[in-house]
Amino acid sequence: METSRIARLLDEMGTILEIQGENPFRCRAYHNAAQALGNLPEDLSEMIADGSLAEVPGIGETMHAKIVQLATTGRLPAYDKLRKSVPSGILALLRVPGLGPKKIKALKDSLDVDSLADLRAAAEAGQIARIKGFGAKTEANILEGISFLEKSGGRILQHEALALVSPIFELVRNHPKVKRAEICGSLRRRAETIGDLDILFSADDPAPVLKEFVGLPQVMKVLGHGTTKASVMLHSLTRPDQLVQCDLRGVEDRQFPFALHYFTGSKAHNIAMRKRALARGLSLNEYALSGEAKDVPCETEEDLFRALGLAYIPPELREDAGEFAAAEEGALPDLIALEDLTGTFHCHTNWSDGEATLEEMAEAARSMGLSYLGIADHSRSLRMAGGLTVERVRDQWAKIDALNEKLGPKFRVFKGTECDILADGSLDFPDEVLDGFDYVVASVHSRFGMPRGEMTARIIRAVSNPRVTMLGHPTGRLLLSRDSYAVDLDAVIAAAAEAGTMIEINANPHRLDIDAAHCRRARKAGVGIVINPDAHSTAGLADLAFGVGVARRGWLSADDVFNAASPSAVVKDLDRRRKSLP
Ligand code: DGT
Ligand code: CA
Ligand code: CA
Ligand code: ZN
Repeated sequence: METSRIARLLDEMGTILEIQGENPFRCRAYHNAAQALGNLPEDLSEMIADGSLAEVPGIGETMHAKIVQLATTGRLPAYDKLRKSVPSGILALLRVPGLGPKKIKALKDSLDVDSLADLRAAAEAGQIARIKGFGAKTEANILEGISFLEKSGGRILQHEALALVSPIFELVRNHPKVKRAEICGSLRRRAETIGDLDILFSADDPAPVLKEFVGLPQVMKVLGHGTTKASVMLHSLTRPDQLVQCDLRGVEDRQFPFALHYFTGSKAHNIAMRKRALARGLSLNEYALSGEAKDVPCETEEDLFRALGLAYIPPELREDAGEFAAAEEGALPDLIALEDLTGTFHCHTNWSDGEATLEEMAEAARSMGLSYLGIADHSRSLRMAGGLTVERVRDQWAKIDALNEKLGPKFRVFKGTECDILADGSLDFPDEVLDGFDYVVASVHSRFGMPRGEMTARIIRAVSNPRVTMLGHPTGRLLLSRDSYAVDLDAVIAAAAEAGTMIEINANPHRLDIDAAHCRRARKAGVGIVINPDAHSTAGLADLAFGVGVARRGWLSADDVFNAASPSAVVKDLDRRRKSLP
């Protein structure tokens, strides 16, 4: 188990014990150990191995045993037991601004409050004001805190984060006093979901920029406004009741590369980077890289990495997941870029549930600079989404042939289908129909509740079918709204490798399916990856950029991605697949 997770877990144990009214010394022991873990001078496993962990102040004998158990087995029965001893809703109360373990204990003891719903009911009924040490003011604060939490608690998707941050970022960047500016945080790293928005700029005097920022019309509430930093809440674009935090920081221009690196994160990457600096007798923070005598000047992030003996690590790889070793050995991948894509597959038209016509989709793809577009409307079972009958499929083929006459040879429309994987793993069209397509995307759209074993067997049967070219949205998840169905994705990846079937990165920002971690595993297994927008309109084609983000976070280079090959190589590969069919 990672060190940071062990620290969080111990912290949580201390907090639960506080809520239970345990001896304060015992509670502090957990918090102190958690804090000590956050500041270890060396790698935890090494410190366990050489015994030096036992010497760290703040880690006593009992804590030492617990940490070793967590680090080596990933489990701690004492934690599981403690977690079970409190109602799960009670930990959510900690997120209410102003409520700490002591107050939560008092609320539980006197009013039996153990969830947010209970808390709200008690506050609305005026019961909280009557508890000793609380009062009407605290009660009002708690109510405000709950409603704040409900509005701002959620994370948002990348496309929404971009839509919110872009106009503000443009204003900052174009401000006459601003020298350099960059979007930082999880959005720069292209994380799947975004907690809050971070913008950094450099200027001799940040104050006027911050002042304009807090006065913007989209700012709903100012959380803080100082001389170098301001934080505000913005209305989300999709959920009027949801608020999104945006942090703006100003630094001097010579500090910019350090601040840019720091506020890009991730936190785990930053901690590893700081450790690396320490190991070289330097200290790194958000403002400078300093030696004993003087600072090491850096103009850019590249300079900072170089000063620590590293090649430039792109933001998408900054998760402390092997990027330091690779950067040291010169083994970082040359990450794929949007411009590398030559075309794409898995797009819908108004023949099924898309908005645009065949011609409009092809024209949009062409004007994006792509050389081919794969049309994959739904298959016959998916009636809800206008799935095509065999007859309609043949009509569409004729239309595509005619369109290719018109657009060729510079542009090519491929005949495809997003063919349903039926409950038993067979496909929704008979072989003789499937043989008429240039390629087949196979996807699950039904019976999401199947047990894991059955679902895995179902999908493995589909990817092992020689008529399937690629697997569509392999887990079926919808970010922030629907979990993946139960499936053993590693077994699916192994089967796809065996059969030579490709796996899609579905680039729709609601899906991002498969995710970056499985991209890495798929590549390692030798599975071809294809980046598909699952576009249902011409605008949907632009989602390809989010898929490229996943591929980059998954360490993929252009060579790993099928639709980054030359158009002639793509045609050749599809032909080869069809000619080898039984
Ligand atoms: P988010 O907002 O939850 O999607 O994720 P981030 O990564 O944008 O996190 P955020 O906004 O809290 O902070 C931005 C960056 O600042 C983060 O990626 C790394 C850096 N940072 C924040 N807090 C700490 C910290 O306690 N230690 C270190 N080393 N870096 C931090
Ligand atoms: Ca953030
Ligand atoms: Ca932030
Ligand atoms: Zn689909």
